[in-house]
Amino acid sequence: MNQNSLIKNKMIEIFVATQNKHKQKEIKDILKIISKDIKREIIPVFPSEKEKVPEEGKTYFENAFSKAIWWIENKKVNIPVLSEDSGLEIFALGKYPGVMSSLIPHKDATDKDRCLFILQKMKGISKRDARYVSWVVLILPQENYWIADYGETYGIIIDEIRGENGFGYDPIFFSTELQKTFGEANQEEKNLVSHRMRAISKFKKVFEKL
Ligand code: ITT
Repeated sequence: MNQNSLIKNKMIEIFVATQNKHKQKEIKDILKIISKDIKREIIPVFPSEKEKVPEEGKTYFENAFSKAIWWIENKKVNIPVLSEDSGLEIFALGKYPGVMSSLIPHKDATDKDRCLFILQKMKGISKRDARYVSWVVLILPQENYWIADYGETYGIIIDEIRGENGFGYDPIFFSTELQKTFGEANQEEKNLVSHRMRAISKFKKVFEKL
């Protein structure tokens, strides 16, 4: 085995700074797909305990950045840290709920409560276009380096809850590309077109060089 193949086979551990179990599962699957593409195994490490990480930014980027930095500063994480902040944007509602997506109608609401709340808000509105946006930040603490990028995916808000897969607003988000709701799509289908997959994929070249 020559030097190059040794480097190619090296595993990379990445700390994934999300405490949302659904996002963890999606990101794990996405990193598996990217690992295959770049022929290196990316191993996600998730937070082992629930922590109160402040999320007070006005933008997805600010939130993603502050979530990543929090683990480096407070928990001394010393491997690459990947964090993500995302949201649903409904154009007829002025891109609401956007960065507030995990807080409406209040922070302890269930996913179902949030979907019903949006359906109620959308009653009588015929223009129902929406998109999901994901901003991802990767910080390399040892190199004093960071990079950020985003992904998006478009759809419409239907007028009922449809499907039991996914999380959050997935059962009311009808994907234009999949022609079904993310709640009806399986994980593999959602990953083909998701905002999260699109954002994280933009780091392929950086992952390759880690
Ligand atoms: P972390 O901060 O720990 O990562 P979180 O759930 O609080 O977890 P966000 O602050 O990024 O994450 O909130 C994003 C919210 O937007 C999420 O809780 C959902 O309500 C919604 N959302 C984002 N991406 C989604 C997706 O792929 N499917 C369904 N809902 C999504």
